[in-house]
Amino acid sequence: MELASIGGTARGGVCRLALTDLDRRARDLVRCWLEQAGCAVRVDAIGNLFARRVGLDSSLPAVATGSHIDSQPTGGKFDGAYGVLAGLEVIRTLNDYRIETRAPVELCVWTNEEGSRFVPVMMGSGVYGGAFTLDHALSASDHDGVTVRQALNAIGYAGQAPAAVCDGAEAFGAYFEAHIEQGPVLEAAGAVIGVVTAALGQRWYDVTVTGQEAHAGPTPMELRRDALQATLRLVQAVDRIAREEAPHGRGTVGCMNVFPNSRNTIPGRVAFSVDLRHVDDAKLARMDEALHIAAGLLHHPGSIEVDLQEVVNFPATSFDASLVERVRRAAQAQNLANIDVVSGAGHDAVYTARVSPTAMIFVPCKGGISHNEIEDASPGDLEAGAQVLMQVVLETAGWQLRAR
Ligand code: HGY
Ligand code: MN
Ligand code: MN
Repeated sequence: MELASIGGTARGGVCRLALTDLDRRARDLVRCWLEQAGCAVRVDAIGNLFARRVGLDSSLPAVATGSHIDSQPTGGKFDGAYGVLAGLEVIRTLNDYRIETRAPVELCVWTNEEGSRFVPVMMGSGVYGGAFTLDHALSASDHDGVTVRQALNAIGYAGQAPAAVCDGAEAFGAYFEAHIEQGPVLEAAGAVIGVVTAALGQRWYDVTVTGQEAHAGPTPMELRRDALQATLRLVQAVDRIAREEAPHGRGTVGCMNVFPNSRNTIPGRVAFSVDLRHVDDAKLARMDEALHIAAGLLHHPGSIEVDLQEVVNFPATSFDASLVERVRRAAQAQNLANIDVVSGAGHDAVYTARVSPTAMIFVPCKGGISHNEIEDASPGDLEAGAQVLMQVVLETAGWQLRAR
């Protein structure tokens, strides 16, 4: 709740966009809590924050957990923040019970998971897992032309540690991420724990449709090169393409800028986003092809021109079967109703899974609503998720009580 007050909105949500001064304040607060818990904190070259709790055997790779604290513009208190604070609670509890783990335990706060202000999405974990280069990420810019490099420096989180495992960052022995489900499946099933077996693959695009500005009065309908009318056909194609690949197909147009956005000028240019997802890579490829066909049908050089640029592309992820089973057994051992689920949302765990054995723990959120200021979750469910996280961290890291 204290973290949620940084960027808190009147409707009880959070607006804390990546690498803003609000993100800096949130990072500083979490870093302070982690240092108070005795962790050594380091920051890497893309601003990822790692807090290490030493283990008995420092030669062992860390057992890691974490998530993100950047939010959507109309985000909620729990998306990302829950996973970071559940990890902090695990570390505090280890301290309270004088537990020494064999392997080090590490908490991760990943930079720009949301991909709202800067694309690509899951940026810090993407660099860590080698999905794209550090320079590609640092060069990304927001609508005002501010680059990630500039924003990181402005908030004082341009670290020195290598950011990619392939550049020397340490791969974890295991990574567990606790997160709200952000969908309706757990609540509908009456389950408290989601054993996350996989996550949808995603492809994001920037689309620009170009026609010609002209006067809304004197220009006859048949002579118009109306970029917005053409855009609307492509927007409807996105929805059709996703529904044709049900039940796991997803298609969303979330951003749109109409130029010049004047009520009595025919739009000459429209820039908008497309987000396609599927759990089956072959079907996602089919959706990509259908989108290109729909764009091609609208493209008539000299009249309406359509430019389609892919800006994010990652396949469906299957999480580590043995760690997934460990999550399932921990939920069963704690008599927590649990079901297997596929994550419709992308998470930093998708990219850590490229370089370290990875699994996720879901808890329900009210009405399955997220990326919305009304996002909510019950303390009981949040605690249950943290208890499962504690158990899988202990089992994976190994532990003993510190001698008095
Ligand atoms: O888009 C996603 O799935 C995540 O919320 N960044
Ligand atoms: Mn999230
Ligand atoms: Mn999110």
